[in-house]
Amino acid sequence: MRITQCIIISLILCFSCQPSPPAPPAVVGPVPNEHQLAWQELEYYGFLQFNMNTFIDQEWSYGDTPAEKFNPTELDIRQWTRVAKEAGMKGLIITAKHHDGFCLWPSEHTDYSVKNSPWKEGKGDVIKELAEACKEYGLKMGVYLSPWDRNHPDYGKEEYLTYYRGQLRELLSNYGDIFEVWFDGANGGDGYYGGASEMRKVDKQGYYDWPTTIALVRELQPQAIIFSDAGPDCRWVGNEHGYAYDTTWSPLLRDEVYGGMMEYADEYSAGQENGTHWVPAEADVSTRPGWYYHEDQDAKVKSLQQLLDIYYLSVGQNANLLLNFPVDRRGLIHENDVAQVMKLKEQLERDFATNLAFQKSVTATQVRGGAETYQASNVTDDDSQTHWATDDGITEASFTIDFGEPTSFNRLLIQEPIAFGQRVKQFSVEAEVNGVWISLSRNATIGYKRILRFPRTEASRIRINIEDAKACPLISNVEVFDVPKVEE
Ligand code: FUL
Repeated sequence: MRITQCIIISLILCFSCQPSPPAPPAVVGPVPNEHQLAWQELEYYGFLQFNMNTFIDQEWSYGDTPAEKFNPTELDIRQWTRVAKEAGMKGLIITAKHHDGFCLWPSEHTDYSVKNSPWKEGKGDVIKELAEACKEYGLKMGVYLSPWDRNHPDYGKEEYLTYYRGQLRELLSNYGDIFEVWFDGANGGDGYYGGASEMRKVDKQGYYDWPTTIALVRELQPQAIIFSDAGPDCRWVGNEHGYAYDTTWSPLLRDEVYGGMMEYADEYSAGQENGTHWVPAEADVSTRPGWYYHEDQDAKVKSLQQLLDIYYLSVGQNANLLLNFPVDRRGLIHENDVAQVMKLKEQLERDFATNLAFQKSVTATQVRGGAETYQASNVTDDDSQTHWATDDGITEASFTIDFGEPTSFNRLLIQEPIAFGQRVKQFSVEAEVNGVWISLSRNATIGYKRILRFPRTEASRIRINIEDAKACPLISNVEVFDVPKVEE
């Protein structure tokens, strides 16, 4: 035998002696699609409630206010995008049409729009200007098109759906990429309805024929995430305070839900462990008590502590945060609101400045197949594509991060690689203080991101116990922070 042949044979023999790498963990359905994965990473974006309500000091105007009333004196859409960008938001969603039916773009299908207002002598288009400003500032744009229309004579009839879809076609064809389409659950009630001025209730489940409208969105903007109580792509968090829950599953029993259903908030807003579709939560809340601008709320803009609580209870509880600006009558985000969102931005930068767990050593009670690919230190590396995993059949396991010296901290951020499905049902965190393990917290779900707050603790090691999971647990990232006290 020639020497090269000998070497090749010995190499083959050597490789065949190596334990074969463990098979990757199976996904636990449902799982996000690529658009939902990208959407989840946006985490924080803004809402703009600016429409006829703004000019008549109302939240839900009736639908009969003359178009001439829409008359911002200093409308500066680039101010909106500048504020959003500087505040750390990734996009803006605007109320292109609210319940009163007034349109911020010159729709071909109605006269009730900016084209009959004094603003820019009827030549303006808020949506076009916003699309251009978002592009300039590197923000994504989304649109809210209220299904309920208190102005339109046909609301409640079949013909209205053709009108509604015609408007949607305009919004989704003429303004570039749309990242999210927002379908509000509030619909049906009294209104002007072209002069009928009456009560019109609709069958919320059947009237809108949502599958046809959803197909239209898919045709025109296939990447857009569709929001409603029933998704299909993301869902309302069930309250307007901006918080998700200790248990927040992204899976939802979606086929049981329809937009505006009464039982939604109590029964579906936290998602379900056995949910059939991936429909992650979005938490919406306004900087002020109202969604729309009211001068008498100028001193009621949320405090930094309130905004921080909202952030930790939404982004920190597996939901995206949609923070609303009630744009004022000038057409600007009021200076008081600007000041508060900037304070939030700066505080969050301070909060997450130094990850004390970065590259610290980690040991686990079990690693999938004993393989390096799934080692516990994947949770403290800087690669979001790697994760710690256990063998199949294990639903209880722990890992310990060793800081190497006594370290003070009061925040813990933890993430599951959601492409494999949401798995953890319960977990706890402990710290080793002077040689004794003490409990810091015990919580339910993790999902895309969970951020826990606890009193400052000095410890040399921290232990995360996965106490229950739908299948073998996977954790992609853990970060630890020591957050300074908030100064208003
Ligand atoms: C609600 C609406 O009724 C409010 O006016 C606001 O637009 C909010 C974002 O959604 O359902």
